[in-house]
Amino acid sequence: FKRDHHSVGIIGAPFSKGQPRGGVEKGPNVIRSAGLADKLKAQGCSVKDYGNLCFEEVPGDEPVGRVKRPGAVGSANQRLAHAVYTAKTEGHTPLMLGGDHSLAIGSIHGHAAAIPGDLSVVWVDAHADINTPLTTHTGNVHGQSMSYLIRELQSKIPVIPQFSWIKPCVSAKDIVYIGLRDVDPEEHYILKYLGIKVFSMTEVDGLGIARVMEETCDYLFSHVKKPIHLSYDIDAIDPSLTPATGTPAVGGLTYREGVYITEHICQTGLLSAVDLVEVNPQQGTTEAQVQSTVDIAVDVLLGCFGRRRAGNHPADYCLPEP
Ligand code: 5AB
Ligand code: MN
Ligand code: MN
Ligand code: MN
Repeated sequence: FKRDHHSVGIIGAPFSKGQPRGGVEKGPNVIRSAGLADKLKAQGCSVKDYGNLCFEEVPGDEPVGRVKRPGAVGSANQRLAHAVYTAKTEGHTPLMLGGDHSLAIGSIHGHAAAIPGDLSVVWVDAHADINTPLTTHTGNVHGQSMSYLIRELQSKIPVIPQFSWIKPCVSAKDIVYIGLRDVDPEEHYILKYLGIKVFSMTEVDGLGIARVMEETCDYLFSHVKKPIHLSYDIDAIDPSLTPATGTPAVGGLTYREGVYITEHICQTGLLSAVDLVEVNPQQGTTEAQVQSTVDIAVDVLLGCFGRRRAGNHPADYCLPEP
């Protein structure tokens, strides 16, 4: 099997204004505190931690149409895009720790800008996050991120001055969703209208996660093999396991399915950037709930960067001679 040794560039993005709940800005530090960097190093990765980004307060920041906090969301994502671009250009695999899922706008944007051709996106989530500013019921940008990035959807996106720097950089055919189970009717229409590949929880149940991942890769690699951007929302996993998140949805991935996805994507050798978002320690009701959520987030990330449940050993390991 293939195992590539990544140099991981950790970027903390303590941002919560793509949604209304406080606490998700604590995600980067609680995930770091669970020993992420040391565990990555122990499995052979090099790690550069770029620290946490600082985001500016945007006074006023009235909604534009239904879209809430456009100023804060726009400026945070512009900073993040620059940070991801820099990490990628410096030879690292960016690992963005959120924060809420509006951050995928900047992360994917910066990643796309740093590579010569197009990228593909694997979006692991209970939700599709593809509402347009005109279809959103909540106004929360973490439920709209993909709509700003998909080229084929741009004629349906009204002008939002704070988002004018965003250049759509992903083609609908280069996206795969895994884990969906809480999709708004308008989002469901958009997914069909654009012909986007979706493995909802129904397909995970029907095909099993191994077939889902095989078909994901067959689909994405059918033309050219593009670098993969993995955007992993922790609420994809069942809330009995990862309850400390803002918009939990019953009937999610098991621990084993959640980790299998990352093991499989890792062994393609094409993983080029990762987001881990929506861990919110303030949404857990007990310390154990928070710990379980954070520990699973770390295991998901270790799977992205080479951990295999069969075990690992350094490539240059030699048995001691008696
Ligand atoms: B998450 C909802 N579709 O648009 C909306 O957690 C939920 O990043 C979005 O996936 C969930 O607000 C956003 C109702
Ligand atoms: Mn999401
Ligand atoms: Mn490019
Ligand atoms: Mn979600």
